[in-house]
Amino acid sequence: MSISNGTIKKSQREDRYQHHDYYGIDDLLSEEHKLAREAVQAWVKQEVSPIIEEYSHRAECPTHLFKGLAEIGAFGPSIPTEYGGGGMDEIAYGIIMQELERGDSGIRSMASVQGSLVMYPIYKFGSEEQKRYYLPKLASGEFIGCFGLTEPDHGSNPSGMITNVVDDGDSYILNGAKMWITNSPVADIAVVWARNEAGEIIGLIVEKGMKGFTAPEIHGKWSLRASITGELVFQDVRVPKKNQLPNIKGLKGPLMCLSKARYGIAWGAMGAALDCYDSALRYSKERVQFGRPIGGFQLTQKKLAEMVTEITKAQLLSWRLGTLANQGKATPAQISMAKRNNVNMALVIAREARQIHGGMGITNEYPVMRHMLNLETVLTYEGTHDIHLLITGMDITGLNAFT
Ligand code: TGC
Ligand code: FAD
Repeated sequence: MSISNGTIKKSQREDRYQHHDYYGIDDLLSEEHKLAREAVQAWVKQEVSPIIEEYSHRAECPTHLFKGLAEIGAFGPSIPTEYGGGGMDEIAYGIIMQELERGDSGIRSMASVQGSLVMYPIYKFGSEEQKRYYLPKLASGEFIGCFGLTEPDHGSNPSGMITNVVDDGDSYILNGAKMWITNSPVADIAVVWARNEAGEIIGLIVEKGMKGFTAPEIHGKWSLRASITGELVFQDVRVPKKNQLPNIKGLKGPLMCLSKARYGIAWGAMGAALDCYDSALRYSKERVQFGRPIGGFQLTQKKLAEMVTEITKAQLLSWRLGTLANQGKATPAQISMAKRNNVNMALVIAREARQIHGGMGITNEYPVMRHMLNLETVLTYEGTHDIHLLITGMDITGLNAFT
């Protein structure tokens, strides 16, 4: 992959997407929610849809979109405005993620990581000085951030991490490596989780340019191709102690960030599903075989009817989760259920939509194959499909299947 300066020619193909709301869920939303949806949808139609197939095809990251994402308020929508965030509620945050992922999962990733995995831990666990310095810069896109939890040998089980710090007066000496880190090659700062000499997990803000810190890109992805992914490698990196997030110790810190991001993904995946359904529905009315539109065949209708049913169920699940989150009552296990259900639902719909498009479905004339490939990553990151099942299992039985 290479990073682009936005010189890719815009496609002339029109994005004809229309929102689908079979159960009138809009009646449950506020004017602010609907305005946020319209604004982000318009931005995606103008800035993302015309270029995304080409960027994805070339495996290039449209880094020029970081600024636009900041301008539409996609970075930290629910962080208070005094720190540069949007000051909106959790449903607005979810809707923004949905509309971004309707464009592309990788574009939603750019926003999820910046807002939920970088701004959120600094807001929640940082000192007032850290908040005042970093958050406005992250909200405006002046700084790009990334989040380093996963290691080459510790993915689903981050509690085994070996990245570590040794105390050295005013600094820590950081050693180790993180793997599969969204945005790391282009990031100005990394929120990194490491173990101290007492064995506790702490959070550090590591800055680009610190001696011994590199962020090589990972190549060869068939999924999330418009998103840039890399490693974080630390070789005796001296990190000032003032860069430690002072108000957190333990795995709970990164897991709280994951809850925030997983919530956004539960909404985001619906965007990908809606786009696949929208494209398949339109195609089924326009494509004629055996003398009539393929949408007139019972087998096509079965696929479409099941898609809209699953989307509607996911919309209701997400809306309820959003109301619980607004009251501060959404549990991590409830968030896991929604992430797992909605991402899997979107992947199944993408595969069915691909079938409805026939041979055209494998081309970049339609968005479905790109969504389908992206969703394979979304099913795995932020906790795999099976890990979330085990979280639900543990919650309902009280028995831990991990240990
Ligand atoms: P466990 O003992 O269960 O928990 C340790 C402490 O954390 C609390 N906790 C949570 N808090 C908030 N949110 C959650 N989701 C939480 N899960 C657990 C827990 O109550 C406990 O608190 P306390 O007070 O008792 O200390 O920890 P464990 O080691 O047994 O872990 C369990 C497990 C497997 C569920 C966890 O490790 C896990 O979720 N693994 C999956 C790893 C994962 O999701 N990695 C994601 C990496 S980041 C990423 O993928 C970004 S993609 C970005 C993009 O491009 O969009
Ligand atoms: P593993 O943990 O090795 O899992 C392999 C398989 O084993 C899975 O099917 C899993 O479900 C299964 N498995 C594991 N344990 C169990 C168990 N106890 N019971 C049953 N089955 C089990 N991480 C970050 O920290 N920051 C990022 O920004 C980030 N971005 C990412 C971007 C991309 C494109 C990708 C692909 C990943 C990203 N990740 C990131 C990492 C991601 O969170 C991990 O890939 C994920 O948590 C799974 O870890 P793993 O790949 O090591 O798989």
